[in-house]
Amino acid sequence: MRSKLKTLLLLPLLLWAGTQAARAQPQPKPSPSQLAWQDMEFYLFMHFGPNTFTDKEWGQGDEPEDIFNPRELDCRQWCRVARAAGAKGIIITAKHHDGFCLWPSRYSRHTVRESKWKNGKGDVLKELSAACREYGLKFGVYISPWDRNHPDYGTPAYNEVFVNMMKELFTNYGPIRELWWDGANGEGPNGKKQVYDWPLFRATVKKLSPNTVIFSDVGPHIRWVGNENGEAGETNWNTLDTEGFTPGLGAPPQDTLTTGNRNGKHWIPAEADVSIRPGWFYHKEEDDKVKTPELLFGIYLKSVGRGAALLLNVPPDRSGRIHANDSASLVGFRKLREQSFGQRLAKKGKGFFISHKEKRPVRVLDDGNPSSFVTVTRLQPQPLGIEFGKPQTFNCIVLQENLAEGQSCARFRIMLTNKKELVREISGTTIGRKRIICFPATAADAVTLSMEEQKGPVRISEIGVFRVDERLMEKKN
Ligand code: FUL
Repeated sequence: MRSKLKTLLLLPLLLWAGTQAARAQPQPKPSPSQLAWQDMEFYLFMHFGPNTFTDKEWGQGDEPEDIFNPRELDCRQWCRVARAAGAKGIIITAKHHDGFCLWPSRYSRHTVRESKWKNGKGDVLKELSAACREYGLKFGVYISPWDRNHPDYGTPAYNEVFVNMMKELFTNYGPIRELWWDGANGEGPNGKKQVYDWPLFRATVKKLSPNTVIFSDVGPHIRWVGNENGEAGETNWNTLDTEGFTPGLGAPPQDTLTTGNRNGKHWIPAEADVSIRPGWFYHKEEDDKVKTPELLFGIYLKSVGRGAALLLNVPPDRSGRIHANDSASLVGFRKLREQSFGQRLAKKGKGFFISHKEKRPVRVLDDGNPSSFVTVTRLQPQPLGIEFGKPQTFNCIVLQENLAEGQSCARFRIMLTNKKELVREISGTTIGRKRIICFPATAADAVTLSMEEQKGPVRISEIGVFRVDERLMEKKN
């Protein structure tokens, strides 16, 4: 009885202490370079190398170097295509699992230098990094640790080889925005598997290029989304627990990578990778299997629209150019995005924020500018939204959270009302970098957003209202 009373008396204190402890726990948040990377939203992947010429997806590593001979290589054309698609950068497979280096590495004898292409004087990375600079695109590099050609693969010496190759990349072709580590770990030419020295690899990049963001299944800066369809989870946390995990087979379950961990200790947002064709490398017989603009738009809704970045693979062909079918599809994809999100209906309305005392006007949160935001704390229900003078018909809402201090919204609710009458209710879980919600067209004169569950203060930086072509939404499901 006595101890019960004591507990009762102590209860407020315990609750207060609990809240303090929760507050004291630092929320993971992005580094400035992660934030800048998240704002890129969409960029291209280019798989290019001996496989382009042998029609394979995974080379053995014993392909003769002369096979690589892109007679009309034109990295400036790649960049023009990327620009026309509205992509913000290009990541190139500098070395795939076959070990062939698209640059004349001093640490390999299986490179462009050993090929007849440009009499052994060619360097794809040099051309592409220069073209990216010229066209204002970010440059990224995929480098596969798995190497089916290198004689040292499977021995500790190979870890040094890999480090030295990365040093060449950063020294000769930087700045490198993103470095892409494939987790695959198969056998090398000696039939041995490599024990990768991930901590050494990470330390090397940190020292040489601290602003480069590193992708792998488990980061440290960007995580794989857990599938190769370009699909993030409807619930998508930017946070992940990585203790005890490694890239490749030692990675967390794929569905964990798709959703992240709500209370994950590290800020490791998802990147959704997918190819515009069935394969990653160019195959002539896939020329008529290029994804249509409508399909790409559906992928965009499931990647960028669920808070991830979209890395879309567009493989150059044997001549060294992007095929016309791929570029036509990319231009169509851009048009669909512009048509869908070009006209901002929210601008026609007035923003509001209901504090616990009154309804206050706020700037309409509809300019895609993440630095202007309204903070919703958990102490009082504080819905915010937009009121239109007269009803508008729309079928799409875009929400954004300003992530500089972390990600907080765990469950939200949107109410669409007309003359104060509820006409549609929508609920969802995470918002994050961007959340695109589509629904059947509805006429409403107000949109109200409220938080149902939150980890901390939620900083809403965008409530965008749009009318998307209905036919595109059908493709979504
Ligand atoms: C995988 C690789 O094995 C594929 O060939 C491709 O490069 C894809 C993006 O990653 O792990």
